[in-house]
Amino acid sequence: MKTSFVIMGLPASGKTTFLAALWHLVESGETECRLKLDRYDGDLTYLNRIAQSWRTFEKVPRTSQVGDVNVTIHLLDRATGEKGAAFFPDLAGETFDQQVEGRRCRTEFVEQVSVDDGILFFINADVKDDFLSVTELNAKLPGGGAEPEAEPAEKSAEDLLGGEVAEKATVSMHEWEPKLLPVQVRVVQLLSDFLRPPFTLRRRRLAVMISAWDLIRDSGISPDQWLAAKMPLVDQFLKSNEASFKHHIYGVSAQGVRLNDREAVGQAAKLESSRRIQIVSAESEGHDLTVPLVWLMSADE
Ligand SMILES: Nc1nc2c(ncn2[C@@H]2O[C@H](COP(=O)(O)OP(=O)(O)OP(=O)(O)O)[C@@H](O)[C@H]2O)c(=O)[nH]1
Ligand SMILES: [Mg+2]
Repeated sequence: MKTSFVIMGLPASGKTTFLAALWHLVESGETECRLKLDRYDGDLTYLNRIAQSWRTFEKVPRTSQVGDVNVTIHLLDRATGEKGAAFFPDLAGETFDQQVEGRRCRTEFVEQVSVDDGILFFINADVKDDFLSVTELNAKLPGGGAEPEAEPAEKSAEDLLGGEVAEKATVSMHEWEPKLLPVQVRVVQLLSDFLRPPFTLRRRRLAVMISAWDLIRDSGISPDQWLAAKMPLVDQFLKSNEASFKHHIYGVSAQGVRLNDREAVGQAAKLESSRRIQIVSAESEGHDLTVPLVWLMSADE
C-alpha cells in the first residue's frame, strides 16, 4: 500500500490534534488498531513534538505558527498484512480560508488532491453562532430584532436617512465581505471547488470528521444527526452530490476533553492515554483512529 491522504479543515478544526493522537496510538501500541506502525522512517521530530503536547494535555501548536508539515507514517494492515507509507499533509487552516475568500489555491494542493486516496475533512463541533436561524440571528442584532415600525408612505428617503437615524446606521452597518462567511458555507465552497477545474473531476472518498466529539457525546445524537441538525447546508450538499463524494461521517474525540476543564483533564489523566480517544460512526465506536483511514482505502464495493 502506498497511500496519500488529504487533510482539510478550517483553522482550529482539529487536524493537528488528530495527527498527534494517531501517532501516539500507532506508536505506543497501547490499543489494538487495524493499522499499526510498521517502521520508523523519515523525520519524526514534528510527530513526536505534537504527540508530546497531546500526552501532556497541552494544545498542539497552531500550524500557521510552525508552518505546513508533510508527515509520512509507515503502517501495516493487521487484517491483510499489507505494508506501506501513509502520507498526510498538515496544512494551516488559513490555507483553506484563503481558498474560499481569495479563490486561490496552491499548485501542490491541486496535485495532492489529484493523486489522493481519500480526504479527511475536519469540522469542529465546538463552533458557535453558525447554526442560528434568521430569526435567532435577528434577535442578536442591535435592536434585539424587534419588527421595524412601518414608516408613513409620504416620508422621503432623505427624511428616513436623515439626522440621528443615518448616524446610527453608519455605526451598526458593515459592508459584507467574504471573511464574514459562516463555517458551513466555507465547507460547501471547498467541497464544490472539487467539481470544477483546476481539480480533476472524479468520484472521491470523503471522511467527514466531526472533531471535539466529547462535547457532543452526552447529548446522545449520532454524527450524521449532528451534521444534519447543525450544518444542514453541508448535509444537503453531500446528500445531493453522492455521485461526486462517497462519504462517511465520524465523530472524533482526539483530545478527549476540553483542555481548560481542569476536572475533566484530571479524570482523563488517570486513564491510559489511548483511552481518551474516541471515534464514533453509524456502525462502530471505539478508540481506533485508523478506522476512517481503512474505510478511505477500501475498494469500491
Ligand atoms: N474538546 C476537544 N477539543 C479539541 C479536540 N481536538 C481538538 N480540539 C481543540 O480544537 C482546537 C484546534 O485544534 P488543532 O488540532 O490545533 O486544529 P487545526 O485544525 O490543526 O488548526 P490549524 O493548525 O490552526 O489549522 C484546539 O483548541 C484544540 O484544543 C477534541 O477532541 N476535544
Ligand atoms: Mg494544525
